[in-house]
Amino acid sequence: MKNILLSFCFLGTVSGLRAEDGHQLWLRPHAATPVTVVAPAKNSVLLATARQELQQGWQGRAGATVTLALKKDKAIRYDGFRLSTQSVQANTERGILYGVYELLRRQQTGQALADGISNPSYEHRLLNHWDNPDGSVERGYAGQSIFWRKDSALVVTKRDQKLWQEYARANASIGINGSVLNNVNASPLILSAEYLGRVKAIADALRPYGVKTYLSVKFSSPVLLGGLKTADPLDPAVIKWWQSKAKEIYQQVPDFGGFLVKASSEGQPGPQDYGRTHADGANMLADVVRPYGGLVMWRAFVYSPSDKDRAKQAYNEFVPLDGKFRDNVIVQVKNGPVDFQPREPFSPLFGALKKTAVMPEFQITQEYLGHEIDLAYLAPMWEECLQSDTYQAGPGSTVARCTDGSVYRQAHSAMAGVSNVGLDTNWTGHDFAQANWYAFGRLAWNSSTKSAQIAEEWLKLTFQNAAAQPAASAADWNAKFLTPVTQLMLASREAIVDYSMPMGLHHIMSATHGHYGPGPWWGPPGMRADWTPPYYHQAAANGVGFDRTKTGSDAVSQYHEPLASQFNDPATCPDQYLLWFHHLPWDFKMKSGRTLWDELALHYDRGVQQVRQFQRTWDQAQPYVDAERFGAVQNKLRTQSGNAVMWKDACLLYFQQFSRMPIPAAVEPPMHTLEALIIYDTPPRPPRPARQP
Ligand code: BDP
Repeated sequence: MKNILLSFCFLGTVSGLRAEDGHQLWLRPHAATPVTVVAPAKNSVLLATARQELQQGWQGRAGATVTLALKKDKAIRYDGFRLSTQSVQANTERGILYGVYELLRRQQTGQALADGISNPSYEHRLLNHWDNPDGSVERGYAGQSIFWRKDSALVVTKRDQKLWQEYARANASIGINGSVLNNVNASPLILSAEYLGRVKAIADALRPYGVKTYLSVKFSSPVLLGGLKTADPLDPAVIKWWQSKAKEIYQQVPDFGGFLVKASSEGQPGPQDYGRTHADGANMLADVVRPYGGLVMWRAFVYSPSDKDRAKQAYNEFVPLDGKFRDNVIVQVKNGPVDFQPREPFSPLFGALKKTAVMPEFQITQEYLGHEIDLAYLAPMWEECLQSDTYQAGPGSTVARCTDGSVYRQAHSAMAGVSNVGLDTNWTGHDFAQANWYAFGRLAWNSSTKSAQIAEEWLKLTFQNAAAQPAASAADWNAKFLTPVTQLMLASREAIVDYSMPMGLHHIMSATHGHYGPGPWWGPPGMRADWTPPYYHQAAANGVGFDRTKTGSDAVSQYHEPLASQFNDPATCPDQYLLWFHHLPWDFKMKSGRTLWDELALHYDRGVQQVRQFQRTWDQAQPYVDAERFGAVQNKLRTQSGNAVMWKDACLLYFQQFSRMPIPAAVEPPMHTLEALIIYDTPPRPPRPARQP
């Protein structure tokens, strides 16, 4: 096997000379050296894209020849590829394109290029956009939707097309091969003939980059749009309505990927409204799209106010249905059993559904991790979930292996990420939030990639040669920028956990400002309990935490042994999940020897100190970053730092009312009062940047 280390090219790029507004993402242009591309004589858009990318991005030997070969090879799976310095071979045209991006990435990041095969872990790697037809984005922090807008909604402009093309290219470069264009809280409008016209235009822009188009659908569309009396999935008229709607869609978008459905969840209509099961609903739609090769992604995010422990409900609802779904249905499961919190144990549905295809859903947009304000690199959180051992088919049955077809033989495999993209010039609001889009794609391609590797790769692609004064040498740049900023990224999610919801605390944010700041007290009169923090933290004079042990809600029993016993016993339960599974006295003795109260306070303080350290690290990185992005990130870190103090003060002062214990001397004393924080209720956020012109 031939290993060629491509030189880490510092000089001679054009990127240092242009303004860096972040719009180019990890695909900043570089002066290319000439290359000859030999490709199959086929009139193919994907191959034309691959050739163009090579010609405009080649950093290898000038005058080299690269061969693109479409050749069946059993060792290559899905859209995988075989790579060498001079050739890309794949079973599919998409595979060729992905191989080309990998080749260019390795050239740009100076990674060793070993001949070999790269296969995707998952067949379908999808972004879910929570975009509404009026242009707003649910839980979006980067401006309005790139797909929809309120005014002249359906007119497709040249600017729309350019943006969709740029978006598709970014996705293709990291192996994302599908996009769900609209919110899971779906408007029936999306299926109207008018909107389907725009869906077609979007699909046409995404196709040259191998990105398939999917839609979220509202289960009651036959009633709301079709004027039928019912949306009962077993009713022949309903089935007929969906069949003719599918026909209409596939006429416009022949390679349409399928439907994503949030049903019988958070007030959304669903099969249960008609006494039917999730399987009845999903199967009806699956049969409708089957003739076209379509898929149905059916979400397992279900809970109702009636049950005692929200964390148990999805499992209780879906496990009895295992084996009842069609093979073109994939059940989409959030990483944790509650809801995208800064830290949750993995959802017990992973591995427990053995005869059903299950796909992990991660949230790229930072609903609970600081919106567009906080710097949170999320790959470590996803890695933590993917590498968790479920034990469902013996040791080593990780979440990744239970969902990618290695443990169970599902017909399809997939991973979804809720997108953080909007109309902001830099796409994601925070410059570092681009790393999460990038990391999602890289992990969906290879679920065992290490977060650190992804961070380094992204930093090189995004910031190398960005400063007005280039670094003295690669070694200088590595030591002064790459290493410290990689460390910052790797520590960033844990810092947020520490200053907001450490030790298994969850869902204690205020909802007044869309889940950004602290709100352990939060709960307007009449609000259902499971939407308020006191339900989750259960703080009282006798202790804190949600009792999910065998004598509590018994959520622990949804985990396979040895986890059930391990989680059930506070002596063996990992500290990071302690208050998720246990209600413990404030003076409970921790493994560290400290009381629970002291330990909690130290976590909150550590989080605050960490963000201050991030500020210092970033300030020192100034010479290596262009002024625009340096200033933007510096400002956000400043705001984050103040807000972290608010989190710490709010939670410690609030919990202290119950613990009646002093804040340990090692902890920075509060600078706010609890009363002021409760009245204030809205931590500051910097003004929104100007919209893309
Ligand atoms: C919650 C969000 C809500 C989503 C819901 C979902 O707060 O906006 O609609 O998840 O995933 O986290 O359906």
